[in-house]
Amino acid sequence: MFKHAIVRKPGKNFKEGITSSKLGKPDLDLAILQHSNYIKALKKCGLTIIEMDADEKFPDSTFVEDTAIVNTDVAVSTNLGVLSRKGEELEIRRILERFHENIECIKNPGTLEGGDILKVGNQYYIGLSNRTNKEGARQLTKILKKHGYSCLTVQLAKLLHLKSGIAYIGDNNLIVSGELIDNPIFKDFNIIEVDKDESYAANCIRVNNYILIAKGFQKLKNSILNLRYKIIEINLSEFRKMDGGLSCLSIRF
Ligand code: CIR
Repeated sequence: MFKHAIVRKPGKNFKEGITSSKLGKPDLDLAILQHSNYIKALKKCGLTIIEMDADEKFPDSTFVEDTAIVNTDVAVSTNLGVLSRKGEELEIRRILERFHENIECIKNPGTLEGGDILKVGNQYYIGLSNRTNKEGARQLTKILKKHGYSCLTVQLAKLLHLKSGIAYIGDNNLIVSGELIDNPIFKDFNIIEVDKDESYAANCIRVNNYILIAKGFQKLKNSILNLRYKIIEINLSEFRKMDGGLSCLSIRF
C-alpha cells in the first residue's frame, strides 16, 4: 500500500518546458485545475499529499516522478538526463530525507529518470532511453540489489520513457502499447494491449484500490473495468501538451 505522494504545482513558465507534442501551448490555469483534481484523486486513494510550491527555475519540475525512485527500503535521487532539468532532484531529496535515513544518488556519467523505472513486486524494469543510459541503469541495479530487488533493462526506440508505454496494475496485468507490445521480456504477463489511438493512456497507475487513468480513452477504460478494477479518470490535456503522463506528476511511496 502506498501512503504518501509528493507533487509539485506547475509554475508560471510551465509552457517553456520540453515537448515534442504538436498539441499547442498549455493553458496554465487549466493545468493548475487539472493538477488539483489529480491531487484529489490521490487523496481518494488514501494518500497523504506532500505538495511543493512551483519551482520557477525549472519549467518541467511538476513532473516530479523523474527525480527519485522510492520504495519501502530505499530512496534513490536520480541524475536527470537533460540539462534543463538537472537540479530538480535536490529539493525532492530534502523531502525524502524525512522518510529515509540514507538517500542513494545516481551520479555522472550515469543518467536516469524515474519515468524509465517500472516496479513489479521485487522486480524492476529500467528503460534505456534518451534520458536513462546504461551507466545510470548499472548504478540503480547495484543500489537496488543491496536491498533484495533485481533489475532488467529494456531498450527503447521511440518512447520518451519506459512508462510512457507501459503500466503494471497488479495481479500480473500489464498494460502495454506501441513498441513494447511484442517485447519478449514481458511475455509472462497478462498483456492488455492499448490501441495506437489511445497510446497516451498506457501511462496509468495503480494506487491502492484504484486505477488512475487519463480521461477520454474509452477502450482502455473498458478493458480495465472488465478486469473489475475501480477507476478514477483525470483530465490531463494540458500536461499531455508537455509530454507529461499521469505517473510523472507524483512520487508515490
Ligand atoms: C520532459 O520532457 O522531461 C517533460 N516535458 C515531460 C516529462 C514526463 N515525465 C515522465 O513521463 N515521467
